[in-house]
Amino acid sequence: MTWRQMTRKRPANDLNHLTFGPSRGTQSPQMAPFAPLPRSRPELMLYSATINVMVKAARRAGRSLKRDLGEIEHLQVSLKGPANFVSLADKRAEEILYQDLAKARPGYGFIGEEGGMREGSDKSHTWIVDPLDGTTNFLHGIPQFAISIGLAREGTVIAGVIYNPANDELYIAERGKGAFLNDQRLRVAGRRQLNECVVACGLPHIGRGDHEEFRREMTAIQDRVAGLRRFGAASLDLAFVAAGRLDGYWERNLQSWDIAAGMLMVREAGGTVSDINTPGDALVTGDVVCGNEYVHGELVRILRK
Ligand code: 2AM
Ligand code: CA
Repeated sequence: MTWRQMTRKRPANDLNHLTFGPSRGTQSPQMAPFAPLPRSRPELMLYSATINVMVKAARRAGRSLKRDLGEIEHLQVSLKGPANFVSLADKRAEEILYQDLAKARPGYGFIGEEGGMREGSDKSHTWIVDPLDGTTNFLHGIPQFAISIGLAREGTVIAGVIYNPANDELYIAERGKGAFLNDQRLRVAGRRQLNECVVACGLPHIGRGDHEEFRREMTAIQDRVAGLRRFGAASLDLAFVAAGRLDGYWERNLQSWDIAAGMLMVREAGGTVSDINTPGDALVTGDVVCGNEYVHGELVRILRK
């Protein structure tokens, strides 16, 4: 699969073009009186112009999703296939994302869950967008869903934003610059005993994937970990691993828009991500496993048996 600005020169210390933190009401960390100044302030990140574009788009689409969530009973829902609900909410959110991203970066390609591929004149940049990850949760009023936006350059994901409008959690990652949740730098959990780990998985959907294989894998992992979870939104599962809430996660048969931003999030938080069967790229195969280096290795060892 191929994935296919000019800024005015500013003096080095002119930071007006950068935003400290993505959200409204960014707070500075509360310091105890007379506490020594920290040597570094890792929670403070200079977000690039591209991240700001992505965050703005995600927040605007998020407001649309939140409005639709409030009216979920009245929402017209069409059933496209087993376990594959397509709602007006997805489509509205994707259109907002497309409009905002295309306006800010004309020419970039756009792959969206709803509209498929929209080619652009710039063949090296592609947005990879899920306007509503966790559709089933959304339709049931379960507040575990997100907008996921990845940006690939020459086939490598270089920026990712995952936003859950239900609880206003905003995850941001930029290649080489780290991962953040509402301005706090993220780090994967450090546990090295599998029997202390909480691991999430994704169940294959009706008519999709190998249900027997999943049950075998689930049993094998269930026997080794402190807890298994199934939340139903792949982008947030990856974000939770990045945030150290989950120690690991695996799921098969995902699409690039489910995982593009989240895979970068985990890597930028110091974690390891790969395909389940090979050390290859899960963005291409859709079979993803991740955790800290140790947990990832253990999960891979169990899943590849
Ligand atoms: P979605 O809500 O955007 O479709 C949960 O296991 C993950 O699987 C979610 O990220 C979900 O994304 C995705 N998913 C849901 N239904 C699916 C289907 N029928 N086929 C493949 N993936 C699906
Ligand atoms: Ca999805």
